[in-house]
Amino acid sequence: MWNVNRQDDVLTPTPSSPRRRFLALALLTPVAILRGRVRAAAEQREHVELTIATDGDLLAFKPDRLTCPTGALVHLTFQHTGKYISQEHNWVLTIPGAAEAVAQAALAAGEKSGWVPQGDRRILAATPQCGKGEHTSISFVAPAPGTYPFLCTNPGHGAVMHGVLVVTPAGAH
Ligand SMILES: [Cu+2]
Repeated sequence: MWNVNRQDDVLTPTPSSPRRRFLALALLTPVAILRGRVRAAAEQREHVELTIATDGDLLAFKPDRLTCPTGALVHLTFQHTGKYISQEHNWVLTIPGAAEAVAQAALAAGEKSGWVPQGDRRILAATPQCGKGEHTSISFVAPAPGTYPFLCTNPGHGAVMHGVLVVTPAGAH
């Protein structure tokens, strides 16, 4: 007889004969190995710290080009280094070719959404709004190798306040 242990979704046999016990081991061992591999992959994920800032009070990112390896867990800190102009900024990463469309969608989403359209699959990561002199941070897993645009989605900013995240292949750095 096989009973399903609902707590961890693992089939557990009712031990009644050595043969059945052997069968159970044979079936369970690959599952255990697979779980070990998944855990190891999560632990071994490379952690990368990225920092980016505004160019003071200007509508620009500094730097406007970031690099990280694919699959890395990226912790990005965004700092608003403005001193004089009280306007908020954010940092929004999009899939290639989508920056302009995301800027339009942000306008439609409005201020109440923090100028970030919720559930938009073209957006890979987005910080909250960041005020003058403040900083904010987010974590995300670096996508497949490629060049990904980022922009500030506050109205009118994205056309000039943008840059690229270059994601390199694993082991290429
Ligand atoms: Cu901005």
